Amino acid sequence: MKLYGDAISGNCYKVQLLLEQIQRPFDWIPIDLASSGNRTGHFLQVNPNGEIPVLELDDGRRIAESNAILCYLAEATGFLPDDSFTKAQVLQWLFFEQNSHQPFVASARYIVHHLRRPVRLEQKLQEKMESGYHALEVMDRHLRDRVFFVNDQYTIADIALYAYTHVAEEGGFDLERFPALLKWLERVQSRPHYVPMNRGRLGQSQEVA
Ligand SMILES: N[C@@H](CCC(=O)N[C@@H](CS)C(=O)NCC(=O)O)C(=O)O
Repeated sequence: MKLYGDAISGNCYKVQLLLEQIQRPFDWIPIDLASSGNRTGHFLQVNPNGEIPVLELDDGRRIAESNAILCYLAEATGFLPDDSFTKAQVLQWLFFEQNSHQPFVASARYIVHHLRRPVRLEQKLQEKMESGYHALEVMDRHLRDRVFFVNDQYTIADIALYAYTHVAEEGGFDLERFPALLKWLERVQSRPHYVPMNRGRLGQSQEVA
């Protein structure tokens, strides 16, 4: 299998983390967002939407969208429960991550960490942080009496939410406000075959997402 990705991307890291944790070998194909590697003719044939991550199977079939890739890889591994209700709860958190978390927590990180917080984006950053804090609060409240997000079992819901949450401080979020969430981050980090994110950094004026 091949994983097209860039180290700066939490969406790519999610897939990398799951692949490591289920011990599936893969080749990492670097796509450099900073130099618009996702906009080349070659990459647009891989994903006409111009986004990473993309997983390419050995027979050439491809899957885009990080959480769809997680669902595919997690099938029959224990990282995605078989029971239909529990599986739907995992999906609920995957959709939450894409709709209520990633657009705010990851975007704030992008503005602060990668673009070095340009003044012209200050208003936008404040809006992202307000909605990001709301998502972190929802997570913290849910985790107050739970070990993991669904059924106290480590699943792809945890992996998807972990990716951008554990680097949220790079976006200016104060995670000390969320003690249950901090303990959950430590639990994820202590799972077998955990690998840390290899954070990258873009140049000052490069905007990619
Ligand atoms: N919903 C997609 C989002 C993917 C995404 O936004 N990828 C970013 C990197 S994190 C990207 O490729 N940005 C390049 C661009 O939009 O030009 C997923 O979860 O995979």
